[in-house]
Amino acid sequence: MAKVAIVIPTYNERENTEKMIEALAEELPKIKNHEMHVLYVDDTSPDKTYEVVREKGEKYPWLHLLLNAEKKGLGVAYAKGFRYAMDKLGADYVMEFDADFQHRPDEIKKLVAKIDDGYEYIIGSRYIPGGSIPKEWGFARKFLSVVGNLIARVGLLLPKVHDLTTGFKLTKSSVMKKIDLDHLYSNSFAYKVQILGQAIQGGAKWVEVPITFMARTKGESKIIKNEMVETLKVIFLVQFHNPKMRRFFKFGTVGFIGYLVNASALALFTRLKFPGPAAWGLSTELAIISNFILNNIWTFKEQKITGFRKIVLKFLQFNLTSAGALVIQTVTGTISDIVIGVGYRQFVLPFIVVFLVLPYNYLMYTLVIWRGKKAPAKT
Ligand SMILES: Nc1nc2c(ncn2[C@@H]2O[C@H](COP(=O)(O)OP(=O)(O)O)[C@@H](O)[C@H]2O)c(=O)[nH]1
Ligand SMILES: [Mg+2]
Repeated sequence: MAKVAIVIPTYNERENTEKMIEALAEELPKIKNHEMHVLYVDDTSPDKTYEVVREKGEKYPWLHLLLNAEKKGLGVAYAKGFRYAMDKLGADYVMEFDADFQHRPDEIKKLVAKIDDGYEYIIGSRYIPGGSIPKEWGFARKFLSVVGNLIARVGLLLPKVHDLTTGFKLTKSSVMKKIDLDHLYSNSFAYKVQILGQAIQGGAKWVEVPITFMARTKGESKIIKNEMVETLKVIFLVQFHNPKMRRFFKFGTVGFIGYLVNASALALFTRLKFPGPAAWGLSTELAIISNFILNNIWTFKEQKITGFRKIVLKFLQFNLTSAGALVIQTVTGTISDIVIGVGYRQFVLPFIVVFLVLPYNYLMYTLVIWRGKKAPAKT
């Protein structure tokens, strides 16, 4: 039996709130195997939505109110609500849910049921079979939602998730606690993309459940400005702080420095009138040395190779894998010469580097050279 807190942020939702609390009073008792609570987070709405919650709270012991003095945006309201639900109410799971009946109270139980299957991040999805967006939505509204979703899906490298901007979700508290709620990248709607990205990157067991997203009938939408730019900023920041992306970025930077070392050494040896093979061979080896050192102390510093013997051995291995890249480039380059012609060499080279040499090197570095500590052998 888990304690689930449904967190509902409100700003001027008086009419909806009166109806919603009664609808929840109907729905929640149908969920028998979990303890359900509802937390309204109101930013002192001018229409006094909080008064409705306070009054009905006397009748319903599962109903709670968190009243903020100031309106600081949806992300801030949710962050405060999650914190309160987890710390003060002792919730094991927190749900994101809108006050305006766009999320259906009778679909709450569908998400809650997934707790029993061990899921930690349960996404109410409009874009999987069985899910839907309002028929009333015009082309522009649909287009914005679909494109926004697509951008988030590509930017966060999460092709398997279909709805990344939905506002109907259920999250295990242990997953939510790993996210820095006090410093969300966005104070407004785009916070959703951050929580989704970081929950899944953090390894939460997730699932999508189809939901019917309704049209708003009462009150007004609070989306004021274009959230697209804000969402792009959040996607960038999530990936900027993503350990895997950071490592790949460092790997790329080291590779570029290696290229600069190679090019400048080649220029120097040319001026010094070194014989051809010596100039090429030495400058390439200097780039390999630079790559090895910088990757060891920076890109893969968590797996840093230390000790003279180990360094020598790994460095020899590194030279071997670098030779592998040479073979790949020579073979595919020659094939391309034959198939599409020598005239296209400058056009083909970037493709070989990006699609073959870089992935090959990255794989060799992570799987062979800087392979993480081995898991203890199973007995
Ligand atoms: N506390 C609080 N609630 C907000 C704020 N902005 C939006 N909401 C609530 O968040 C939910 C979703 O907002 P809504 O305007 O319906 O967004 P839309 O469905 O995308 O148009 C509603 O319950 C709003 O009342 C805010 O700044 N503070
Ligand atoms: Mg709404």
